[in-house]
Amino acid sequence: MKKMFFAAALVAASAAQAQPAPVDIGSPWARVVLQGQASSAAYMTLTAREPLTLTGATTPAAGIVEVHEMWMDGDVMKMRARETVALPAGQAVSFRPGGYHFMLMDLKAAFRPGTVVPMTLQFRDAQGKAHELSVSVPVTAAAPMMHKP
Ligand SMILES: [Cu+2]
Repeated sequence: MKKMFFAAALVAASAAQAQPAPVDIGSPWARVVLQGQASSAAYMTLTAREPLTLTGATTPAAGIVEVHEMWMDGDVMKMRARETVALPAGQAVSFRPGGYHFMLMDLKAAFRPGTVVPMTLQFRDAQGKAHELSVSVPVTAAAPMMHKP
């Protein structure tokens, strides 16, 4: 039932995608979440082919998606929400545990290994024009740094 939900949502997201944003996505994955846990995170590498600004993301699998940044301040791991992330042309920007990540909150289902979370990333180009890109994000059991939203 939950797998059906993800599959149907993925098709809908792909069909709505007319002009993909000029950005290459590498190694997307989302952290496995057990029933009862309220949040997960999605990671990937974004390489824009022209200067872009990441302005947000959505997924039917979560009620809230935020772009977060983590960093070490001395011995203390800190995290904050980012409105936007600049993506310079040709430069890979990594979303990975301990750095940038998509924070997925208000989850609609457990994130089980082997399922796929469809995400739609939102961008703005240098002319201010909006772009979107659909990304299929596999759920895996890798264990990135844990943190609470
Ligand atoms: Cu976060």
